[in-house]
This record gives sequence, structure tokens and C-alpha cells, in this order.
Amino acid sequence: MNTLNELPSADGLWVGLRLAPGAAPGLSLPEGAQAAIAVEQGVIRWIGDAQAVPAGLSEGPRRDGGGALVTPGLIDCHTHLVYGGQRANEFAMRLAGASYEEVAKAGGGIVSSVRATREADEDTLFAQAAPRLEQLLADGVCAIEIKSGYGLSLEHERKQLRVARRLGQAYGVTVRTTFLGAHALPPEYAGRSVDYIELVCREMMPALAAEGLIDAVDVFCERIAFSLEETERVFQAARALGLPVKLHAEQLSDMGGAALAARYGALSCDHVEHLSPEGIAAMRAAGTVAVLLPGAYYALRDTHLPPIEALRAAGVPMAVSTDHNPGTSPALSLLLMMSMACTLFRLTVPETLAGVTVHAARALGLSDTHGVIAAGRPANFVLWNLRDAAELAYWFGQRPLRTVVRQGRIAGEGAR
Ligand code: DI6
Ligand code: FE
Repeated sequence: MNTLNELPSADGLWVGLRLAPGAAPGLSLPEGAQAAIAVEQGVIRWIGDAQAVPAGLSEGPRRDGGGALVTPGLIDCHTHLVYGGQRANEFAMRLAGASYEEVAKAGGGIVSSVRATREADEDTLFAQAAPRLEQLLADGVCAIEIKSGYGLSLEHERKQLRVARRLGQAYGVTVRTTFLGAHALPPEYAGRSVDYIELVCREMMPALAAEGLIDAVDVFCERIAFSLEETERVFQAARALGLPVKLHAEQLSDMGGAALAARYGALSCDHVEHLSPEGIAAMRAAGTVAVLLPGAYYALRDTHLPPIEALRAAGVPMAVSTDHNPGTSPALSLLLMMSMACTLFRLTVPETLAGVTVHAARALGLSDTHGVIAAGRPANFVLWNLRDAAELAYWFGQRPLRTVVRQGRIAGEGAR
């Protein structure tokens, strides 16, 4: 796949487009009408009826979409994309019946990825993450969140976050970095979680924030990770630095994390299989997005569904993401996650499409620039070789992408 410098400009008038429902809120076209999008200097200048393009916008290259379905650029709002090694050996152990604990005792689990991440230098981490990013981009992803959390020391967390930034620059994709220093207790702090959390709050977070490496702060709040009190300590440190927070909340048990996160105005609470009615009410009041991660649910053979009906009834926005990570969700297709969100979680197709566009943008604090197609925004949209938007979630294992316009460039073309 080409990197940023080699990509052609998407400037010009795009015609022959069929807008997916919800792609351009506020725009209503006559039944069956095709849309046009004018791109100038990488920014959407105008979108509307292809039969009514204002004079002056028809200059420049004309780009025929051939009647393709068009959506906003997809957004993968929860990933742990940068890490060393992989854990297929653990997968085999688990298939043979080993429990998560037994795997951890044999040197596996998050700590084994920490070891491999610490051993790798920046260029090695970049080289390992780049092909994974390319897979996600081939599904029309135009913005992605990348968390740290496999370094667990200032030096190694910095390395992960720097690689995340470099990936964004190299591929011309919007990357939001999330500092997840409180992901697991590093081996050298065994039995001293209070001390480790202080290191996260007093040294790592301020230093990395000063280097411009942190867009948001996350914590793995769980019995096997960090407590509610430790989570709040991290949130206080984030607030003092003016950084937004999000949370791995109620994945395996109800810790009350979502309500705490909502009190801190969290952008999102993620996983939420065990989310309580109180958590839902707090998220609703705070405008916090629920990020659903069907890949982890599937890979862990979870059976405890997130409370979709209650979230829907409360009007809590629901996003959908890969949670790409080497342990519980080695997923490299956001379209597959859409399918799983529908099939496993019973989201509707419009819900799952909103979940990888407008609501995913909100989960990253990108509502003003990403998630919908509208004038004044950077040009991020995808043309699909599909008739019906439902096909985005219906097929799985297909790559129906026709053309992706990412950050104002023609960033990929599939089969016609
Ligand atoms: N929740 C998870 O399920 C993953 N991280 C997290 O915060 C697990 C990550 C791993 O096993 O490497
Ligand atoms: Fe995660």
C-alpha cells in the first residue's frame, strides 16, 4: 500500500454517488437522486444533488463514482494496534483447555506482550504495526485510535505512542493516541499497584502529555487489572492536565467504572457487557458513548451480552470497534465487526453504521471533523461496490471497497 507522499489528491467534483442513509445529515435529496461532492484542497467544499451543482464547482477533475454507495470514512475508535510479537501460542493453549490464569502462569497474557514490546525498538514496532494498519485501512478506515499499554514504563509507553503518531503521518490517516499506562501491573511492580499508579500519574502522564503524545487517557478497570479507586486517581491526574478520559469498563464484572467515568465527563466507556442501569443513566447524562467490541466478546467466547436494549432506550450513542489487540481480539476488519455487532449484539444496520462513523467520531472527540460528510470538513469518504448499505454488515470476509478518499487524498482503490 502506498504511503502518504505517493497518494494523489482527491480534489475535483465527485459525481455518480448514492449516499448511504445518515451519511450527510441534514441533506435531503429527491428520491433516487445521485449526489455530488466537491473537494478543494483536501476539504469538502460542497455536497448535494448531482443535478444541481453550483456554478464554479464543476471546474477541476471530474470523478465518476459510477453509482457507488458512499459512506463517511470509517472510524476504528478502540485499538491496541502497536505491540511486539503475537500470541498465537496462547490461542492454541486456550483451545487445548488452558484457563486465562494458567496461560498467565506459563508466562502468557498481557505481560508477554509487554515483554515483546519492550524488546522491540521503534522501527521494529512500526514495521510490525504497519501491515495491521494497512488491513484496517483496506476496509475504508479513515481515523483510528491507538492505545499504549504494552510498555508500562515511561520509555516504552513513549515508544508505543511515538510509533502511533508515525503511523498516522506515514499513511495520512487520523490517529488519536490514548495513554493506557494503567493497563496492567508491570512485573517489576508486583504487589505494589499503588506505587505503579503514582508513577503513571506523577511521571509518565505529565511527561508524555508535554511531548504531545496523549490525546486521551484510559484505564483497564477490572478485578484482574485496576480498582475503582486507582482508576479515579488516574482520572484526577488526567483532569489536572486537561486530558479527556475513557474507560475499559464492566467487561468481566460490574465495577461501577462507567458511572465513575461519566462523572469525569468520559468520551466513552468501552466493552460494557456488565453495565448496570445506574451506569447507563450516568453515561446518558454525561453524553458518554458506549463502545461495543464484538471481536473480544467472540474471541473470549463470552455469553454475557451488553445491555443493548437498555442503551438504545436511554439514547446512549453506541459505537462499534475492533479492539484490535494480540490477546482477546486479533481482529483486522471493521466491516467484520459490523457484521458481528448485528449478529451477536442485535444492532440494526443503521445503528452499526452509525457505530463506525458518527458515534465513533464522538468517542474520539472528533465530532467536528469526522463521522459525517459535510462541507468544511476534511475529505474522508468511501465508495463501495455495493447496492445497499445493509451489505456492509451482511457480507463477511468480503472487501467491497471501490475507492477511499482519506484526508483529501485518493488513498485506495479496490476492484470495480
Ligand atoms: N482489555 C482486554 O480485553 C485487553 N486489554 C484490555 O484492556 C486484553 C489485552 C491483552 O490480552 O493483551
Ligand atoms: Fe481494549
